[in-house]
Amino acid sequence: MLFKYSILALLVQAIAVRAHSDLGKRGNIASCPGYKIVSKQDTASGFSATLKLAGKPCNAYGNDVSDLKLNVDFDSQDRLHVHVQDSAGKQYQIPASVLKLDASKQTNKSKASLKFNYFQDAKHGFGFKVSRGKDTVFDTTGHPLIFEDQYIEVTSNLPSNANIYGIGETPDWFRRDTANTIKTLWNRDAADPFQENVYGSHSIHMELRNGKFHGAYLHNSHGMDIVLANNTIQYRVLGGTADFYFFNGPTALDVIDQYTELVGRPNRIPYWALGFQNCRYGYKSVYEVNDVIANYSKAEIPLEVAWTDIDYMDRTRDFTFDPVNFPLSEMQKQLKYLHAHNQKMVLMTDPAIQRNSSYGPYARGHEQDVFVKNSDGSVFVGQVWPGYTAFPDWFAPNADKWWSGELKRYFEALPIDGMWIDMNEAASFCTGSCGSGIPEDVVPPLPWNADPPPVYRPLNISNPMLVPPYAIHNPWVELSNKTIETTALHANGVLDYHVHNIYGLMMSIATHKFLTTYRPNTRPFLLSRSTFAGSGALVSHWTGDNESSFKDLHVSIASMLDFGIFGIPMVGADICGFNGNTTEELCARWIEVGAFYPFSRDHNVIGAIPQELYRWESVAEASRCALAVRYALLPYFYTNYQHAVENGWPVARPLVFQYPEIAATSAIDKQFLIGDGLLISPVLTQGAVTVDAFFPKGVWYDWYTYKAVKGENKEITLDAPLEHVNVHVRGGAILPAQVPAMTTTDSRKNDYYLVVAVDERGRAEGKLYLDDGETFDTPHRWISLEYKNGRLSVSQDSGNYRVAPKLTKVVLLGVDNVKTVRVSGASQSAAKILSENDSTTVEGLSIDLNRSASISFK
Ligand SMILES: *[C@@H]1O[C@H](CO)[C@@H](O)[C@H](O)[C@H]1NC(C)=O
Ligand SMILES: *[C@@H]1O[C@H](CO)[C@@H](O)[C@H](O)[C@H]1NC(C)=O
Ligand SMILES: *[C@@H]1O[C@H](CO)[C@@H](O)[C@H](O)[C@H]1NC(C)=O
Ligand SMILES: *[C@@H]1O[C@H](CO)[C@@H](O)[C@H](O)[C@H]1NC(C)=O
Ligand SMILES: *[C@@H]1O[C@H](CO)[C@@H](O)[C@H](O)[C@H]1NC(C)=O
Ligand SMILES: *[C@@H]1O[C@H](CO)[C@@H](O)[C@H](O)[C@H]1NC(C)=O
Ligand SMILES: *[C@@H]1O[C@H](CO)[C@@H](O)[C@H](O)[C@H]1NC(C)=O
Ligand SMILES: *[C@@H]1O[C@H](CO)[C@@H](O)[C@H](O)[C@H]1NC(C)=O
Ligand SMILES: *[C@@H]1O[C@H](CO)[C@@H](O)[C@H](O)[C@H]1NC(C)=O
Ligand SMILES: CC(=O)N[C@H]1CO[C@H](CO)[C@@H](O)[C@@H]1O
Repeated sequence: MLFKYSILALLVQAIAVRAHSDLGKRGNIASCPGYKIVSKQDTASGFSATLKLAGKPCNAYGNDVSDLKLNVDFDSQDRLHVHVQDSAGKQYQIPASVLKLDASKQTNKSKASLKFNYFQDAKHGFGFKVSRGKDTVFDTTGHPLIFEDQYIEVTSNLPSNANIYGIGETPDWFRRDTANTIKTLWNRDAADPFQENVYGSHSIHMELRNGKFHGAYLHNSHGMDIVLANNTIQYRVLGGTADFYFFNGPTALDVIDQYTELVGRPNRIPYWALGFQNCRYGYKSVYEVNDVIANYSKAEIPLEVAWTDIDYMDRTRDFTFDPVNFPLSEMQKQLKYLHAHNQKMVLMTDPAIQRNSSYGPYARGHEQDVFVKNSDGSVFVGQVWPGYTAFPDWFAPNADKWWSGELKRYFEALPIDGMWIDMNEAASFCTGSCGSGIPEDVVPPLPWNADPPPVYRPLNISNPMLVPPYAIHNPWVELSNKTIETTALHANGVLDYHVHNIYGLMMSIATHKFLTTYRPNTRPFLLSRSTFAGSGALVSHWTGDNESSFKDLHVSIASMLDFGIFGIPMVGADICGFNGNTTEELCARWIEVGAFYPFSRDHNVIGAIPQELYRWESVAEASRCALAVRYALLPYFYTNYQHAVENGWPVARPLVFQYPEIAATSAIDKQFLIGDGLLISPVLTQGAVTVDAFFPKGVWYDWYTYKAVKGENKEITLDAPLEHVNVHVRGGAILPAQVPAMTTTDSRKNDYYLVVAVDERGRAEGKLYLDDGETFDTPHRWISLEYKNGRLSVSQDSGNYRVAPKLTKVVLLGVDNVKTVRVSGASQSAAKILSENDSTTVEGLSIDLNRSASISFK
């Protein structure tokens, strides 16, 4: 008996360490017959057709579906929808209750920018092309469509060395390597391993070709590989349908506009979310966090939000407070203190609920039947921080009600300002329902962060819902490794296999729903680790558990830029790095980048040395300098965020988005822009005190000295001492600013000023967006700013938000020799005019921003 058991154990282990390629089978793709069109009908917005398998099934990685339906819809002038689905309608598709896509507007195809052509080829059967003018932007020529129950393959030809951006979530360089890239979409709690799949899934990419961008999105929740190799982009998908949307662009911002119109515009954030935030995992007590808050203040480094990780919980259980180290009464005091100082509190919540019949959230959830189940109907039990845990099934009819109820109790105890939802891939420390068979109230002994027990079930390799025939390149071998098992059941009878990638999105929906119900007219702040297409409408994101290394600092820029494409512009990485010990130099360099992340937060792992920004004098100084730029430019950040809300345009942008005509920008991810007017050129190399920064043609101005730099489409070496980050204003841009204070609330009360950076023709323009920064039904105000012929016009575009602070200062970069200033005709005797470094600063103005104004400089 004993002998037999150990053989079995060895076998199980052997299976567990098999490579992904061994776990699947080798499908005979070459024999796949493709499909033929058997009938076609025009519809109001395009056409529909039926397809039939064109020969003997190849059953490469599943069972070929013989009858398909094709729908081609010209949704709008710039969006084309091509959907191939099974005629029987059995394949799982993302329900509209989870992600409701923008409805087709049914453009007459003669008006559409993208043309659709299908063809029938003798060898590969049905194929199609999407084209724009002379460019064929998607072209399946030479590749059969493979449509099986557990495998869909669609391949499009690419030009050699194509410029591809997007597809993730993955820590990688911004421009994808088209020679040999396999991007796997399978949400995974992994500490940002380079080029592998991590927390979220985004099957959107864009391509730059001949100076124009276009994009494609596959609407499908299944695990997949998107492969860039051999001059093709190939989708290998574990189920669902081939539901593609194509976006015409032609600019990068247009593609993101068209994509976010489809999946949802970025959510409106509270203004305070733009402030600098501090967190760490491993704070020992509420008192220590109190000290952190006080120490930031002493160091005169602005701190907007104090965060606490799971440490505050009673044995890491949701909705509880550690009675000794984080007693509720002390947390309440801390929150009061923060509010009295115009600061905020955000705390973490996980989806995993301790399985313990005396723990209210579990008991009530069990009673209301809200947990994910095993196929035998028992609760699926994984292991997370608090031991054996159940996972909310967001499809369960009572799930929202139960989750809201738990959150309401929690908020009534401690009315925090925002929420942080983590571990929602969903992460588990074991594989399979490892708590099954263990009596209900057995909770593993503390410490909870000890290694989880090596309890896992033998993997049934003949169950294709556990081990699909095609093995996507998930580095953890089996799909169910350390997450809810793919064979676990949701309330609607759907296996987790189909919906794994939308678990985090569904948790975001339920949590966002609570927040907007609990405080109906307050914009919530919600940070989620796991995201999917459409998550941007609900959440902000940080890029996860990266390492304190210069490489990760660099990669963090690319990841931030990726999330701009994904429609989640409120994004940032853990400043100073999460895993491992940071260094003084790295932390200084990181805040110099992080001060410009749209979401700017320092976060650290338990056990690592402290890395709050005040811990080293050089870091404190670098922080004060860089954050002073951010806080001065809060009106500019907020205006850009509003562009995201209205049009999806990312706040942080790569150079290639603004300068697609300059080939050299295609791969730059060491620098980035905020909006289209501010260029950040940080140091990303240990020991460096200069930086080689690319400057597009035109004039640029140093933020600090106002000195002009002539851009010539090449790199220029800039000085970059440790405490200094290079920031340049584009000639041609007007940036709205406010005198910075220690909180965003106080900054908002200060005088406005404008940085007018003129281009070579002596012109500049910009925008300013204003509202109350807090409520949904706030009035707003859009203002246009334009400078030409020595005249600055402030024009009211729309809205009637009443702005109290006055515009008191104008900085003209690249303009000197100003002697007199008139505001709407009236001379300004009180104005002080200062000329220096080819620039002019005019102070002592008092311009009411509720009205249009014209300021002339002579
Ligand atoms: C589409 O536009 C063409 C050309 O303007 C016109 O002939 C055709 O009737 C229109 N079709 C529909 C369905 O509106
Ligand atoms: C590229 O093509 C070669 C030759 O056909 C093939 O062996 C290889 O697997 C392909 N690469 C990928 C990633 O599909
Ligand atoms: C706060 O600053 C004081 C005085 O410098 C120092 O003793 C203490 O360790 C600091 N505490 C934290 C949590 O930063
Ligand atoms: C189960 O929950 C109850 C109520 O919160 C708590 O008193 C008890 O200590 C928990 N059991 C364990 C082992 O954590
Ligand atoms: C393994 O999976 C197959 C297919 O679902 C099933 O028929 C079989 O009973 C399973 N074996 C075990 C031991 O559960
Ligand atoms: C899960 O993945 C880890 C990392 O690759 C591996 O060590 C472990 O054996 C896997 N576990 C199972 C049950 O597959
Ligand atoms: C970080 O530094 C601490 C204190 O010196 C040390 O105990 C710990 O092992 C270090 N961690 C790493 C990952 O090097
Ligand atoms: C002009 O440049 C000098 C030297 O770079 C600098 O010290 C000074 O602060 C600059 N003036 C302004 C107004 O920025
Ligand atoms: C602009 O709004 C502020 C704040 O409500 C107010 O004090 C000021 O009088 C307003 N000016 C105009 C012209 O409406
Ligand atoms: C992008 C990158 O280098 N990520 C690293 C994040 O940290 C983990 C370790 O925690 C590394 O394995 C990754 O390579």
